[in-house]
Amino acid sequence: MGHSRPWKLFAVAIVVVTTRLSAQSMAASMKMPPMPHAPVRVTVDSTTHHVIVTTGPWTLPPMLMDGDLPMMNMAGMGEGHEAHQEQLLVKFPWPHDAWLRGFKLTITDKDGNVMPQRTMHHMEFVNFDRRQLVYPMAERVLGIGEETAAIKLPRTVGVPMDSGQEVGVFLMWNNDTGHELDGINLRFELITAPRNLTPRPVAVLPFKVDVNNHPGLPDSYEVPPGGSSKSYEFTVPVSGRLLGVGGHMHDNGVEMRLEDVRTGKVLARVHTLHDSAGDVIGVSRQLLAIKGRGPHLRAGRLYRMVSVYENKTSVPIMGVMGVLGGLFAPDDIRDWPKVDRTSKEYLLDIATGPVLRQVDALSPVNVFAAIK
Ligand SMILES: [Cu+2]
Repeated sequence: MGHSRPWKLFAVAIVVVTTRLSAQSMAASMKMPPMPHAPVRVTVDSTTHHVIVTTGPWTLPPMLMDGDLPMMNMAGMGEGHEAHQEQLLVKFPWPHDAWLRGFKLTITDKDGNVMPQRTMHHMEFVNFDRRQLVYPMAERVLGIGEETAAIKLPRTVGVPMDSGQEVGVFLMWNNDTGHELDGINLRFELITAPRNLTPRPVAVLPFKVDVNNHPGLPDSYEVPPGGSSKSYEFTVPVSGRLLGVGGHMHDNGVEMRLEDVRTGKVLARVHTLHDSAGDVIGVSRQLLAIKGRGPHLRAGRLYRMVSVYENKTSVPIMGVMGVLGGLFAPDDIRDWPKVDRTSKEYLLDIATGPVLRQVDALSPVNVFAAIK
C-alpha cells in the first residue's frame, strides 16, 4: 500500500477543471433546464494535507424539487426517490497516500455568508479506482445528504486512499428559495491523516449491500399485500470483519438482517426507527466491534441479506428500498480485487449520471461515524 512513502507536500492547485459531460444535451432531451456550471479547483492544504475541492461562483435558478420539473417520477421509479439533475462536478487524481477520516462542507453566498446545507441536495465522493466489496461497481466513499453533518471517523480507523487513484465528486444542487441565487461558492474539505500515523489505524472500506441492486437502474421494488421479505445472497471476494452496520429503508420497513446461509446464524440486524405518526425516519445502527471484533466474513462463503417490509394494505406498496451499509475491515487489503473499469456493471453504474441516478444519503462511512 506504500504507507512508508515520504509524505509529500502540495501547496498549489493540482487540478482546474470544468466538467460539462453530456449533461446539457441530456437535459435538453429530457426537457429539463440546462445545468448551471462554475469553475472547480482542487487544492491540498500545505499544513493539514487535507484535500479541498472548491467551486464557484454558481448561479442557481430556482428549482422545484417536489412537484414540477426538474423532478421526474419515471415509470418504475417509485415514490420517495427521484432522479434530480446530478452532475459529475470534478474528477481528479488523489494527490497523496493518506487515511481519509471525514469531511467538512461549507456553502457560502456572494457576501460570504454561510448558506443552509440543503442548498446542496446530494453529494457523493467516489473512488473510480476501487471496486465495492460486494459489487464490481466504483466505490462510494462518502454520500452526503441535505442533513448530513460534517463527519470524522474515530482515530482507530481510516479509509486508505492512494496517490494517483482517480476520484470524483458528484453534486446535485437544491435551490428551493423560489428565486435565483448567485455567487454561491462551495467548499468540500476531505479530512485526511498521514499514512504513517501512529498508532496505525485499521484500514476500513465501505460495506454496502442493496437487496435489489441493478447497476444503472433504480433499486427500488414493490411489496405485495401481506408481510414480505426480500432476500439477496452474495459472497465477498476478500475476508474481513464487519465493524458496524446501519442502513436505509422506506415507510413500512421493519428490519434488515445479514445471515450466514449455511448455518442460518444472524450476523447483524438493524430495525427501522419511527416518528410519532409511525413514519420511518431512519434505521438503527449496530456497532459490532465494541465487544469482540465484529463478525468475520469469509471470502467465497455465502451470505444472505434480508429486507423485511410489512404491508397491511390490500394494494402493493411501490418504490421501497433495502440497503445495508457499514464499514468493513479486510484481513489483508492486498487481497481486495482490482476494479474492472470495463465491466458492464461498472460502466452502467457510473454512466447513468443525471438521468437515473437515485438520491440516497446513505453512506457506510457516515453510518460508522454516527455510531462510534
Ligand atoms: Cu430510498
